[in-house]
Amino acid sequence: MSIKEHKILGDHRGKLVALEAGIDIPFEIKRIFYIFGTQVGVPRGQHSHHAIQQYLIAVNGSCKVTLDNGKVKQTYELNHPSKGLFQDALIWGEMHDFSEDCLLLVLASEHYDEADYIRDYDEFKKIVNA
Ligand code: T46
Repeated sequence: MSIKEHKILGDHRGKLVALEAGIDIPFEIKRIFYIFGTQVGVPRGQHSHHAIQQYLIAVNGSCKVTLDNGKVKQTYELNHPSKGLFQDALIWGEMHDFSEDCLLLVLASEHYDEADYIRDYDEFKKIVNA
């Protein structure tokens, strides 16, 4: 997993980034949600998914995302609307260090399903290291 830089289109009127499911985003998009009004020092996420894949873009402001496959943790910074980060299933994710103006857009491969969440880190480690 790594930050992907999407092409910035546009002209004298301003800029535009276009993302196509199955081309720029490695899954068909079934849901979008966005996070805003976050508080300094308050992380979000801190869970993994059995099957849901996600694609994250800070369309305004910035935040950091730490992804953890159960063996290696890596932290990425999303700080421009042209940057995206893929979070695969069975990857523990924590979103943190939000700027006050952060608007984090998340594209998801499935509809919301609480049963898809793994919210206990020990359970996550057992599943990925089985
Ligand atoms: C993730 C990070 C970036 C829904 O009803 N539908 C939804 O699609 C989502 C995502 C959440 N909810 C409800 C469930 C909770 O009652 O909204 C409430 C807050 O959700 P949660 O505590 O999961 O929020 P975060 O910010 O910790 O995590 C969310 C996503 O759940 C997660 O997949 O990667 O945003």
